[in-house]
Amino acid sequence: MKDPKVLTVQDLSCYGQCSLTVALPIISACGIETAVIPTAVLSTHTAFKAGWTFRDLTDDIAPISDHWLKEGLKFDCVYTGYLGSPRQVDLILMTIERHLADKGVVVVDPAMADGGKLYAGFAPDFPSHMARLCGSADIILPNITEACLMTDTEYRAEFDEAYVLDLLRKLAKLGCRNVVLTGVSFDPSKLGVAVYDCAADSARYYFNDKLARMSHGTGDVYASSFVGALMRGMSIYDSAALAADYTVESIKLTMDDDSHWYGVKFEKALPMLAHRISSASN
Ligand code: PXL
Repeated sequence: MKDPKVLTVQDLSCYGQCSLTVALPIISACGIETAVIPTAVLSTHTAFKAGWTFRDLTDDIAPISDHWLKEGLKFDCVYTGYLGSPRQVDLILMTIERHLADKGVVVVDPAMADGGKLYAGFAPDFPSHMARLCGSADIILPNITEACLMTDTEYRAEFDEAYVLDLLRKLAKLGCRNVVLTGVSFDPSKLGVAVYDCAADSARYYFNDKLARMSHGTGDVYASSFVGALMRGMSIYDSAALAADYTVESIKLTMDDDSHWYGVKFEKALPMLAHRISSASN
């Protein structure tokens, strides 16, 4: 594929290193042109103390797409993240129908929950809407909490391989083709991902040493670098592994700064990402 183009659909949190402020620089650093449809504008992400602003942009999606339809715009990948409302699911499905190129790839990061809990602002039925969007995806990138919420599975902080395989099989029933499940750990010293091909019912794992610090925004760093690597022609497994290494590097580069609780310093690790991508795609 020559010079693929990505459309990413997620919120613009003006401060806080997540969503679009992470996706655009990371996918650009991978050498890939990226267009956006913002789902909402917030003053900060929702892990900040109460007081953040939230402008829902649901009603802007159809007019943007109507204009693009006249321009004949098509994308090789539609990558969705945090949504502003349940109604956006149908609007995104329409956008995919209209603007995904032949052989294009749909990547859905169901960014809505972590640590066993939905993010502030989402109603309890939101996971069922997100599950419908996941059903239309080629690749979904949930964490364990999101996977549990979309499959009515009890959330566990500690688990074994049987629990993960059960989750992966339930996620496959949503209709997606591949799952990259993040936050997988079978050994207290390791943390990684499960890469699952739904049709083949086959799971492969990739682990890094577990770091002492958990950080906000790492799901977006992970998904964005995954998309960048995939669009540069790397396999799903290799993209999942590189995204894990890049996310770990970003966390390491943040660990000496306790005041930086709201995100990770992913910018400092961009040279490593660009280097690894160009060596892999040569
Ligand atoms: O990083 C995920 C994310 C994205 N967008 C908004 C969020 C969060 C996580 O809290 O609040 C607005």
